Amino acid sequence: MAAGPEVRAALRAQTVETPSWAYGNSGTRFKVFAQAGVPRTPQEKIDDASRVHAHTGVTPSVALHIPWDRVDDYAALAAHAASRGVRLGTVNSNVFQDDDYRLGSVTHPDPAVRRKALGHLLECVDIMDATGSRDLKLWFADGTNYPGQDDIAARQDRLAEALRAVYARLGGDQRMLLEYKLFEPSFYTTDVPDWGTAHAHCLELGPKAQVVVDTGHHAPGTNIEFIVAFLLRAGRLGGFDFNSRFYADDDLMAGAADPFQLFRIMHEVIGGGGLGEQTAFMLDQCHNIEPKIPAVIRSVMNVQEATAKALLVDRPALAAAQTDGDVLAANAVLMDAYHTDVRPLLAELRADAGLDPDPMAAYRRSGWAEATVAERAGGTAAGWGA
Ligand code: PSV
Ligand code: MN
Ligand code: MN
Repeated sequence: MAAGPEVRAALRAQTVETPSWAYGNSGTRFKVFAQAGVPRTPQEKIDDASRVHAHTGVTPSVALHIPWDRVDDYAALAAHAASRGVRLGTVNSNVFQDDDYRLGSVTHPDPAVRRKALGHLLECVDIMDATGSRDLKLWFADGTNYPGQDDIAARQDRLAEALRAVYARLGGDQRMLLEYKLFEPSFYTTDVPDWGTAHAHCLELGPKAQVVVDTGHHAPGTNIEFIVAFLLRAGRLGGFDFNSRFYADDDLMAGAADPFQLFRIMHEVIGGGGLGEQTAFMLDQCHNIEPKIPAVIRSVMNVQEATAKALLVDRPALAAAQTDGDVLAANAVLMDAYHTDVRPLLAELRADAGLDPDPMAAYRRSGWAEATVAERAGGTAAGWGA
């Protein structure tokens, strides 16, 4: 299946944002496994992100997580990123790692806790002003564990009130991306459990409020590509947190568990005109047992491969088969694209861009892993939960 100039141009233009927390130590509920050479500071996380960009050429921005990446001077952090050939991207808020948030953050029954949580979200917008970031990502751990624990509808009112205040604070070019998650850490009710709830709140707010689809945050069997198609049609797909899951919110490498699902998602993205800048393509992953930078590189390549295959779908043939009601032919068009080996095409595009066609091998040869192990020895890792 030949790739025309439009396919090549789309692949050249595609970017994926990597998360600062993917580079630091992380773990499960049971254990954080320390790795040698992990970053000690936000600056060093950015340095690692810049290595991924150096080898893939498509990851020019790194997402921050506040307060994990708290610094005194965010403009200086942005300058540090620029000096490493990347920029600061989405600011992820954190209103879940404080004792005060035991019963929730913006939906907490106590107005004082709600004020504190809102204060943090507004501070994140201040940080975006300093870093030049476009997007604020909101994920809330809020919910309840027991029937009767709190008033479900009242919590929606409190959530809406906080979201309104954040929305009002956004600058002209800034957006808020509201993330949903089926469950965890709350197990009875979750205040933003699904795309419908997120979408409804975004609709109340206005066009700068968009839904973010974290691929790990659904019930087993959920048709994520349907959600993607629906949100794109509604003009409310703000972006993705890509990762893979086998059971729950596993945060494994994108495209590892179900590359076919990632292809189906990218097919809907392309069909809905969502491959442009208005969709933030991000990874949200933690690498607990595998080396982190190669895992991020692998994930980025998986996203590129899924995108390339989706771009190769013969859309006129697909439309014709659909119009004819030819179910098997329509399905075959999709499967032909999915079964195409796009790795030579992507290798060629990398070579054209002056990159090594094999980013994994280039990273291994670069000596970065050995150098950071030596240089960062003895430091305290800046990691998940830090
Ligand atoms: C928790 O589920 C979570 O994985 C969400 O997906 C957020 O995006 C991420 O943490 C970072 O806060
Ligand atoms: Mn996420
Ligand atoms: Mn998650």
